[in-house]
Amino acid sequence: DGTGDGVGADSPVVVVANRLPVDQVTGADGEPRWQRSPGGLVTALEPFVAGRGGAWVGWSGSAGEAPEPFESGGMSLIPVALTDDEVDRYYEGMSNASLWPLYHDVVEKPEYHRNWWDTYVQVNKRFAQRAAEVAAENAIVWVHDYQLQLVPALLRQQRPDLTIGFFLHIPFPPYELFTQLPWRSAIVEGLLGADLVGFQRPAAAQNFVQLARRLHDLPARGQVVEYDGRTVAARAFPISIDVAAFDELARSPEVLARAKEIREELGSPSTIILGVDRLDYTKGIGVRLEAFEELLEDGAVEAPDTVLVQVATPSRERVEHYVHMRETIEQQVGHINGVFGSIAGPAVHYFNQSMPREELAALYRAADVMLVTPYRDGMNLVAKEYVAARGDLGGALVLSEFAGAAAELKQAFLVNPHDIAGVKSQLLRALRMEPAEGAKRMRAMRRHLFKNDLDHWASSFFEALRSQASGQPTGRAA
Ligand code: ADQ
Repeated sequence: DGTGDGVGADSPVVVVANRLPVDQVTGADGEPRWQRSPGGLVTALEPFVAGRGGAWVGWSGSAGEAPEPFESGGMSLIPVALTDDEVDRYYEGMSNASLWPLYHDVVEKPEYHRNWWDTYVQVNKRFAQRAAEVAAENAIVWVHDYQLQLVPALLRQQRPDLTIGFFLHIPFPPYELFTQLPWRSAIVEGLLGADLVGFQRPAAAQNFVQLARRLHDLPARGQVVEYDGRTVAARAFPISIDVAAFDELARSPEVLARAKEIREELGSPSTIILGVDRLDYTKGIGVRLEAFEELLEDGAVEAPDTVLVQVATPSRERVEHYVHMRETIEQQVGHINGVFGSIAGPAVHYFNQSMPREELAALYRAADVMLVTPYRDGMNLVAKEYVAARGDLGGALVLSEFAGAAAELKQAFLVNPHDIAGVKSQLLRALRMEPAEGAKRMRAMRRHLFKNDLDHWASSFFEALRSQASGQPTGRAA
């Protein structure tokens, strides 16, 4: 109830996310310690949370007992415990095998299991409880993503004084798909506990308003739903990256030297095509391989004069769809290299590895064409990182229409990843583009990104949340 005297008590700002902003690592002395996660979310939210005595509620990443709350980077970190079973059912099951595929256009078939759902409810209650304990009177609480969609309503039941915001990082499906979910009403009601529900794209916000209207018969005007004597606003806040920081990193002498070295180590090909993704079936990695293979077959490109570098970070390796997808992709790579590789080198350089930011920046800088071809993606930060890295105005971006980023990066070579012929022809256009034309496109995309960076995203969300809360009939202060 916010009156305890422990770490994080009476926090005026509370972030609630599946993961804490730190990872447990083993130090040189063999002792475990906490290290700030590399993710962008931490960078974005830190200024709003740290320095104001803010708290962050989340899971540590390992099952079992949770560590005691502790201070780190000016924030109070409040670990939530998950048992092995809870990780299986709430995280790998309900979140990543039900909601993730459902929200990504059912690219893979979602599985629905009642015991996964029960655990999802139970874990959401635990997160809400922890947030309710540390939030000060009238605090602002910002809840993140599809793992925690019940938290806004659970929190409001306990703490009607709070201002509650929610942001969904992934797409939000239309009525026709969403209503598959056996627990569809509970999810919509969970989200309606917030004052403001943020999405990556306006269409997702519209999908949500339409669900509230059609499923719950709620009155709605534009982007605002009336519910339970309050109003709930649904709006788009396209997420971004720290553009200036990435730009700076990518023009550092070390990164530039490494970019040159990468090209040499690849055997000095005249063209490098690059893909960088979490190894996920939504990312359309197979599409890229297929398009590249056909271009090799057609003789439109030749290996190893042209190579494809695909970096795919291991992800969700205990979820069945992911195991299968990895095998398919590795087979595809093996097949292409078997046919089109030579003693001089392979056609596809595939890495099932995570890489440091510096190495990614060097790869972006070395790549002549960046291929980003998800079937569906909330935003896709890789596309934005590539543009931010190209301060030299070189390179070209091939981008799926179904990534949130396509709404902003309009000068990319946009493709429909379901249309292999279209992907091939756009890839060829990107490969053959005049440098002056490329520079023009890159400059326009960079101009957009510098104006719409991560800080802009976080500040506009907080600003909208405050103004939405101050307009509520209860007159909650914010
Ligand atoms: P993700 O699905 O994880 O995020 P994305 O937005 O592309 O996808 O972010 C991936 C991040 O991981 C990027 O910052 C990238 O640099 C990094 N990364 C990828 N491969 C890597 C590798 N091999 N080594 C090191 N780092 C790697 C979800 C949604 C997205 C949405 C974000 C943010 O699915 O649509 O953009 O959240 O809201």
